[in-house]
Amino acid sequence: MSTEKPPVELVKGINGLDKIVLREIRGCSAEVYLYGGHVTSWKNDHGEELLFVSNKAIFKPPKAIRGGIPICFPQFSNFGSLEQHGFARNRFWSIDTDSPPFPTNSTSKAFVDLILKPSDEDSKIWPHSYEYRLRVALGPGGDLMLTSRIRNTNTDGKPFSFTFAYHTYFSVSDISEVRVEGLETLDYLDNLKERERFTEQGDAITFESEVDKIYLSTPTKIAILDHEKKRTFVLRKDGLPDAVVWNPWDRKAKAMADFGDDEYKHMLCVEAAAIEKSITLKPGEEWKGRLELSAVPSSYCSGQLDPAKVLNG
Ligand code: TA6
Repeated sequence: MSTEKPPVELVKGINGLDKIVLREIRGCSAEVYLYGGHVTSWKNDHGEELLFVSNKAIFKPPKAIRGGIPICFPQFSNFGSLEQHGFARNRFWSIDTDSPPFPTNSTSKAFVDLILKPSDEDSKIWPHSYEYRLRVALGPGGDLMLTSRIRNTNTDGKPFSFTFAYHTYFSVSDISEVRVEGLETLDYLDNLKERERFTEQGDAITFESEVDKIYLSTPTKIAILDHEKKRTFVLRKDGLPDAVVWNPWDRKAKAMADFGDDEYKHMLCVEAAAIEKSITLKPGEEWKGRLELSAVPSSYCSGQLDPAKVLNG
């Protein structure tokens, strides 16, 4: 009897919440909870966890899971009248069995299609009809790919607008030894200074204190270098012009009940987003936003990996 685990498996996760486990042939894996459509794990072929989830994450509705990749829709942060980061991360999604298969160029079977539609309650707070399809997939090399397709299904002829982010929490060995490449010289809104607009300095971003910046009109690729682990995360995005960089540091960490006081040292959020210009869809129109994450060895200190090459390669 084969002990081979299937590429896609529905199991019970923490607190009995349903989750999908994706497994790729070489041993890479990912997990996504139906609660929130929330990716909570992405492991490489050595079984190393690449995403950060707080040890104090609550895994109990209505609180969003602290860590992994929360979906911020139909609103990022408080850029609108809804609750912080919208409500998609606080809802139960379904497995989408009837939508046409996504065009997929990979032979990998390690993917799942989820769908979220508004409840009557949701329509009271956000009076629009939509279908939000989310594909979570593991690529043959262990890359993690999230594709969101959001369609306006209003029958009243009304368009709607939204802001969006894949609020990704990366696991890092030591935040003081992390650099972010690809956002140099860009304009950003500083969330710690009433969202005043500034221009980033000319070299890699490093971290010595709380950071909460919304970078505008950012490149397709952003690199996050973990010096100690000799690992570079490469974030590729499409349909998502902005990028948020967030570390709460010590004071904010202590203020979050579902976050360990010292956990800020081992995480960094770099979030592919559409914030400055909201996305507007007419009835029948569909928006697509893609995020692709890979983790590559980077013996950067020996100069073998030039982040510029990674970004421009
Ligand atoms: O993406 C950065 C941010 O907007 C921060 O301002 C902070 O609020 C973070 O998101 C976490 O938000 P949450 O609602 O998940 O606690």
